[in-house]
Amino acid sequence: MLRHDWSREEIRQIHDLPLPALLYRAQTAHRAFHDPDAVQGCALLSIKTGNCPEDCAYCPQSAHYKTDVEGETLLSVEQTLDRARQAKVGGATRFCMGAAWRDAPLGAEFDRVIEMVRGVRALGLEACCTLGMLSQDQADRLAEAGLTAYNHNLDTSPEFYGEIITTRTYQERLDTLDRVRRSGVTVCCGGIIGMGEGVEDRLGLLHQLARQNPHPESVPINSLVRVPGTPLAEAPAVSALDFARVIATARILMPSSIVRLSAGRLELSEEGQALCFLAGANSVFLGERLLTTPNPNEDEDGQLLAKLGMRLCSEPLTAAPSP
Ligand code: SAM
Ligand code: DTB
Ligand code: SF4
Repeated sequence: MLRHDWSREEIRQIHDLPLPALLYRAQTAHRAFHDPDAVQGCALLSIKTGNCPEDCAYCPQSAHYKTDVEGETLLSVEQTLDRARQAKVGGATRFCMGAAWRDAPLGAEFDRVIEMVRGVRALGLEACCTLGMLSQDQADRLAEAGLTAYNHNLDTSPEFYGEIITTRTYQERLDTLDRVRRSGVTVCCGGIIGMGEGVEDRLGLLHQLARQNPHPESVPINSLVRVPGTPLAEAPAVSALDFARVIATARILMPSSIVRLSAGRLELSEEGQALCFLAGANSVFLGERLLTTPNPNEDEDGQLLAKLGMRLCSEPLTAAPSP
């Protein structure tokens, strides 16, 4: 039932289906693997903010651009676990720690991250980290500490990637993803729409994700949060219809994965978010901040889910790596 040999042409045909047919297929795929009324709540925390040496054109934390983000050194284990406890009270079952590093450091800082992972797991939450590139040894140490998932996005197609990031290659991203896979930690990998890419680049990203075997267990689909000072500050907004098409295609290609309606929800109406859930998204970030940018607050999300007759998952979702 799960396929890893999708062709670009097949993906295009799915993506370009009339919307009713696309949503029907996405719903069918969704219901074969997931409870369609439940979404997983995840919380994000920036454990190390800003001053990143990479030049990702979308990112407010890059040292190459002048944004309002104030750099901060690595948080303490206690600060982090306080936030994880709050996230759990707010209904999250997964806690994701993000660091503005090109690659994860060695030594005391990495040891501290390992302690954070252990502490988050001890709270009964799934733990996810996104720390940049990893060595095999680092991936193995994170696995041993009980890390549930490692987030490392491919962001866009291989062809468009060079327009967005020049300081590292697509192949380096794929290499880190391989190391994560080998360590036994599940893979969280997705991308961003709204960076000026064409539909062909969205298909190219989805192709790269769907050809992985196993599929990434978690697929975050972000729409660009346009931050003043970054090169993409004035990029045109993404419509909810385009967002939902990409989500539905991801859902059909990778039916057993958790597809996350990630950054960009503040620019969607309630109806736009509902469309994304109908397209097969089954997770959102909770809390009024993503890493450095705003996100709907707890009240808004509570009201939205109540209006839709949907609910947050009460238990962690990710058990084992996907087949
Ligand atoms: N530095 C690490 C890395 O790049 O892998 C981890 C942190 S980085 C901020 C995590 C992901 O956030 C990026 O891969 C990108 O997909 C997403 N992201 C960053 N800025 C964004 C923005 N303005 N809008 C949407 N997504 C964004
Ligand atoms: C992902 O794909 N989206 C999250 C998470 N993985 C780490 C990050 C979104 C960041 C949005 C910009 C910001 O808040 O700085
Ligand atoms: Fe650095 Fe990650 Fe932002 Fe790129 S996306 S500038 S690597 S923090």
